Amino acid sequence: MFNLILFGPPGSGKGTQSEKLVEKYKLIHLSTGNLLREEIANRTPLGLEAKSFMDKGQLVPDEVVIGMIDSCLEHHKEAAGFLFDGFPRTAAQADALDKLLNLKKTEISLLLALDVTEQELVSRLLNRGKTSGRSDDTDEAVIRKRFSVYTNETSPVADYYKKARKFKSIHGEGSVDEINAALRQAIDKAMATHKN
Ligand code: B4P
Repeated sequence: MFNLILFGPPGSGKGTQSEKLVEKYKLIHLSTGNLLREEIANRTPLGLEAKSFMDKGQLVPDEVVIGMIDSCLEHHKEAAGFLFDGFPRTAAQADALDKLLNLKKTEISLLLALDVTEQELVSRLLNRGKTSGRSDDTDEAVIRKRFSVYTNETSPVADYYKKARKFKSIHGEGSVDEINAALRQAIDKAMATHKN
């Protein structure tokens, strides 16, 4: 199995690039953001709970997202690999992911981190908010809150994978196709030396 994490701050292009990468590499796309938005759209109890955190720019509690990922992994037992988009976002989530993959006798192969300046991120998110209807994209104060949560809670996750020599930073500004080409180059290189 080849298991990839696409990492980066809110609006860095994780969702945009993931869609192209899963098609090219036939990986199963697991976006915790998309899964949570589906729960909200279906007005499930989990969705209602998640919405109260997401609207404020906060992270949804670890046990909720870890449970969602666990059931998705169970659902796709025959997968050639997974692309984790927006997960893990805390050290506890990274630890839980390792344990879940271990049970399946596999592990994370590579983490690609999209590097984008805060100024560009704010402009992308406010722009998306005009058409997406996403309540977390329309208020600049909520967007700034998401960045501070990213700095405090999510960026330490990168160190976890740096120590394991699985981390690679990718310049995330430029056209979607240019960034996609840089991501593909890094994935192809990692796949060429991949063992399990
Ligand atoms: P997510 O759904 O993960 O989304 P995101 O971080 O806001 O954006 P992403 O990086 O995917 O950006 P995109 O490609 O869309 O999270 C939303 C919320 O869900 C979180 O704040 C949190 O509350 C909750 N959540 C999710 N996962 C969680 C977890 N594991 N634990 C706890 N809570 C969790 O790109 C953004 C915009 O930029 C788009 O409009 C796109 O068109 C544009 N764009 C993309 N690439 C571009 C480029 N190269 N140039 C110009 N524009 C570009």
